[in-house]
Amino acid sequence: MLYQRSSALFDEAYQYIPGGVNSPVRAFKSVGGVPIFMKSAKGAYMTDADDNTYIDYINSWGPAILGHTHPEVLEAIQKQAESGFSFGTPTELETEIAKLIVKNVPNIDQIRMVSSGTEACMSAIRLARGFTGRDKIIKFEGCYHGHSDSFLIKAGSGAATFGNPNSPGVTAGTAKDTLLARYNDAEQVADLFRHNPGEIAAIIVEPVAGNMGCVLPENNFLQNLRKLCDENGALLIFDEVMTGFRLAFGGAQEVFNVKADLVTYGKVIGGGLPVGAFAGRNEIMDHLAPKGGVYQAGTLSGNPLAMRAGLTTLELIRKDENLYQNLNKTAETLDFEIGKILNSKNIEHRINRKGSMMSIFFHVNAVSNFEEAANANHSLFNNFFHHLLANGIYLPPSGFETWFISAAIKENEIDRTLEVIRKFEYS
Ligand code: KE4
Repeated sequence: MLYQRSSALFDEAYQYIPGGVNSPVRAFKSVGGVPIFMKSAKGAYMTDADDNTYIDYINSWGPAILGHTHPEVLEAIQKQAESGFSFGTPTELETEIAKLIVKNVPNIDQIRMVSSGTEACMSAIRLARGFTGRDKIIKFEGCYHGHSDSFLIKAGSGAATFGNPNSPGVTAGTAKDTLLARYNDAEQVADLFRHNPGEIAAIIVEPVAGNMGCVLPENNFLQNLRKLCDENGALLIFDEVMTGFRLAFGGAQEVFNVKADLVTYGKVIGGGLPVGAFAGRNEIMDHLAPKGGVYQAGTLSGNPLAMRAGLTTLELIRKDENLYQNLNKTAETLDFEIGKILNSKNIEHRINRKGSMMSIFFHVNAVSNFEEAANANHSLFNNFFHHLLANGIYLPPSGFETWFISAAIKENEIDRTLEVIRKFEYS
């Protein structure tokens, strides 16, 4: 593969955009090399500025679940655009998508649209604090809920259990209200509740983690969090920005049969345009302005183009009764076949997979939390990443990210991917 154009474009971007990118993970810092500048995408493929094509396993970090530029979504956006781009007023379209979601996702009566997953998670935390009158939240190491200050926190030292900022610009005052626990460690969460009686507003969790690589809940982890929240008067927030409408239409609540008090969304709900959302039962959502006192707002919240893209995507998902089964089958095939190839090469690895989310850890042990994910062989991952990239297979550029399978990935794409992995050599 030649990357001259991407390389030149990156040099120029670097002069005008911090780090040359509008979101850090795109800069290839973790895997090294020049970030690839894409210019178009269709179905299972993306084409870069040098006219190289790639089978895409990121799909814009989740949104392109139907494959890129689905013809019916494209037509719907084009038609919607003729009626105007943004009104800053209520529109019927917002009620349409809200009704579709509320009627088909468990345990939610109302939903508020925003423009990103960060906004959804930030707002959900504020609502939980406003509803409970409590300040503290619990999050898990390795889980990412966007870049709001309350989430950019790393574990405090020892029993302190208080968080510390993990980004300049986050204040100690903010950090003290975020408590950290290990993913899959409900006992540690129980301990946090014991050390902070009556002070914890909510637990926020990725029901299937996708930001430390794909890590699954184990040993009734989610059920135990539900029980701890009930026992301590805290809210359970499922951050379904990744899992929402991907694991099932009802998301992780449906798949794991665990009720969340608030659910956040992003990615698939916008079909590739900027949409996030948060949802819950009336008792909680009625606290939101203008009905209640918890303030939250957004100029482009419910934007008609984004709503049309999201609604059309969700309607296409609803219409295809085999979609989830096919997505999951594709992921299962990749899991098993890649596993066979890596075993034949005596390359130690673990593949974690749930639904159409998966990731490969080059690690001899199982990976069930961030520490274990960090102990995987990331330099081996980086070699694997670049071998695939050079052969037209585009993986997430970090061993701490998740593959997102799209419905456009079929037998040809699977066969090509496996053919490339068979050629992978690592000494
Ligand atoms: P956004 O603000 O990026 O739309 O969503 C934040 C967010 C919240 N919750 C979960 C579970 C998420 O995965 C995300 C965003 N995911 C990353 C991928 N690791 C987005 C990619 C990026 O940061 O560019």
